[in-house]
Amino acid sequence: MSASEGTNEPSIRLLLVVAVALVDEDNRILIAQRPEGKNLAGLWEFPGGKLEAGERPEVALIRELEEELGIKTKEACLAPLTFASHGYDDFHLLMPLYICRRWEGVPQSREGQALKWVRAGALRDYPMPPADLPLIAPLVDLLGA
Ligand code: 9L3
Ligand code: MG
Repeated sequence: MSASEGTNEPSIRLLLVVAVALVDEDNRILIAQRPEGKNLAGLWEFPGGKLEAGERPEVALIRELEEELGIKTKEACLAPLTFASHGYDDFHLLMPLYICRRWEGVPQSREGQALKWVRAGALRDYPMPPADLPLIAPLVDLLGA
């Protein structure tokens, strides 16, 4: 019997993260470059972040968009598109991706991250965390290259 059997100890840590493709009128998507000092610094990602304890993904995303980009949106403006799942050595990341086309304000860099609007077909030109890469194909399917 292993030490964790019969307890609620997970055998691997699950990290729940939520991400969004903000899509503008020209069907371009906003990506953000993770700043120095964060893990995966320099890589481009779909904005988002970790769920707090007990937080629903939509609520977490609305909070993250305000914290990181200074924009406001509503649950009715968030449509789930797909789900990323990636195993690292010490944790497993689960990350739903939402599409959002309506928000208030202009996205601004609130945490020192560079921001870029790119067509779905150009996303491959930007180095991304491994969890984000499988999200590109569904975005190309939805929005065109
Ligand atoms: N992560 C990967 N791709 C993304 C996002 C938003 C996050 N599109 C990874 C990077 C970190 C973890 O999830 O390992 C938590 O993200 P954050 O809270 O540091 O933004
Ligand atoms: Mg984040």
